[in-house]
Amino acid sequence: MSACGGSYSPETRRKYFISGPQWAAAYQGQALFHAPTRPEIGFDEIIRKYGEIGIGYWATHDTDVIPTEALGKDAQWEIVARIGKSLRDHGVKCSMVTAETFHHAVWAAGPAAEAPEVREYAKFRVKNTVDVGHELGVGFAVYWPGSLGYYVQGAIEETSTLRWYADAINAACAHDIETAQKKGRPTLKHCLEAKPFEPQAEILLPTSDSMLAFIASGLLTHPEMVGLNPEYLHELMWGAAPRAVLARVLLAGKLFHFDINDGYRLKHDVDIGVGLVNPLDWLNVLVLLRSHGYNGPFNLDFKPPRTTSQFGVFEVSFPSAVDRFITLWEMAGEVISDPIIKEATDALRAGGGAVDARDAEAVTRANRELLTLHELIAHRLVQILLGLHRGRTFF
Ligand code: 3MF
Ligand code: MG
Ligand code: MG
Repeated sequence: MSACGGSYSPETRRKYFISGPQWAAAYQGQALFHAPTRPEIGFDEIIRKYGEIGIGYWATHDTDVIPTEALGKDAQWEIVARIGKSLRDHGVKCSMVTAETFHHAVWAAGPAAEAPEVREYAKFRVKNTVDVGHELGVGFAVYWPGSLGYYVQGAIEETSTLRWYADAINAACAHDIETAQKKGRPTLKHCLEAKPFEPQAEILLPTSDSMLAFIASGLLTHPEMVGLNPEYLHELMWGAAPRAVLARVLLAGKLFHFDINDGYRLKHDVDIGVGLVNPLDWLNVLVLLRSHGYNGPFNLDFKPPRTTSQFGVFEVSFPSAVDRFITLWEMAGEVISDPIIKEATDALRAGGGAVDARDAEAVTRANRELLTLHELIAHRLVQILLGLHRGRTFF
């Protein structure tokens, strides 16, 4: 890593609103058909390592750190107090908490199952997560419904399931309002996260767009408190253009939180480190976000590969992911102020001159030469990405 160069200092890294999830560092490399390749590791070590690297924020699922049977009990608050101490000791803040509503057998039919007792339990889990979040000083709660889906057709009634799912989000928001008032804290930003497939066969809210429609459906009692946590790869998985998805979320005023990673279209959720597969697309994504004033949180929801050792997780995986992100973010700033891109964009927006607006041929002629600038801009973006705009050439 030191031979590679191009690293930022922990102080510089801390200036960005980048969070490291508990689950990403704790991931042992297991998968369907694949055994773990790394040992178990707890929150104290992860928070300490994040502090050393300069990852300023930590995020967690409730059950990443609290055993299911301890949730809501005294044992939970003892663990939360120990987490608070770790965070203080290592100079890291907790930015986000999320309720795990997918792993345990209780979620076999999802958090919005037909059985009322499952739905009551789901409400308990999201409300308890709000409590844990306020205790740890977070600003965000995320909900990836995981199994909000089904394997066979016709057995569940989709509209009822969606209503029941809204009931859980409503319970979280109502509880948040009450708790925030008691604690004299602002309410949390509640963020929905979509994923198109995996693990279920069909998913009720498979994309960020479907979640925007859900927020606007009238089912939520506090739609203003609810926004999105899009994940870059989750949108690529269904074949979308992540930047176009983010544009739609921005227009709706719902970009609250963003899971950053990389991977491939129409494949599984491989959660590769940001920028390792699609660096040009990532540059373009960050140009959009920077130019619309979105400054984070950027949540490193990736999985260090199974081939990376435990040592490598903290020496290579996390620092290199953070540094690629920072480089791409700074490059995005360069794109925004690049005089050539600006001149080309201004020319495109100015159009080809006043012609008769009813004359298709005249309008086409006025724009024909201008439209070459699209390709020129794309060339310039690649130049910036590869450093060619600074005079770098290959022979
Ligand atoms: C699954 C995910 C989840 C969510 C997490 C946050 C394990 O593909 O992306 O990470 O991000 O549950 O709510
Ligand atoms: Mg995610
Ligand atoms: Mg993912």
